[in-house]
Amino acid sequence: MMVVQMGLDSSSYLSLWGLWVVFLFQPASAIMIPCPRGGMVYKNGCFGFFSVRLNWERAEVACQTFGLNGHLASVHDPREQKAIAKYIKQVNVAGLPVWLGLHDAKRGSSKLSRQFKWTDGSRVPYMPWNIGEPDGGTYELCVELGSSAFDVLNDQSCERQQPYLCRFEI
Ligand SMILES: [Ca+2]
Repeated sequence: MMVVQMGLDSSSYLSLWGLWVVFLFQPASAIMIPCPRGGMVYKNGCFGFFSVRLNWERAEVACQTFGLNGHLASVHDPREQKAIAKYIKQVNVAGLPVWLGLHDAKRGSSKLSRQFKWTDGSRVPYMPWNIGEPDGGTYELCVELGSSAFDVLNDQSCERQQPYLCRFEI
């Protein structure tokens, strides 16, 4: 009776209940969250640009709430970089530099020993630095897409307040 009042017949009630059970018992990694409107899907990633200006660490924390394995975005190859640059040019109206998930994990003890890592654990050698970058030594430990074309990397002070790009798994 209650099922009828809810506007559902018994079979849809059962299928809804079934979905709920499936949802409850799936491991977290199997729950699919669709890419929100305004985001960009590339391969198995959903990229989201945020115009809110945050320092690098706050941006990374914000991205961790974005979705499954959410982090500031990583870039894996030239094709992905091209797609990201195209997306950012469409949505980054202010044209400001954009934080990515790359940072100097050795805290920049010296220029020669710098060790840049992606916050999402990506282990890729692809890092398209702008000419002369990274040049920040111990003062620029975080990495942005900093040119007007958003296709090359620049190390930057982590305290800069600027837009950021998140990525989560889909
Ligand atoms: Ca720099």
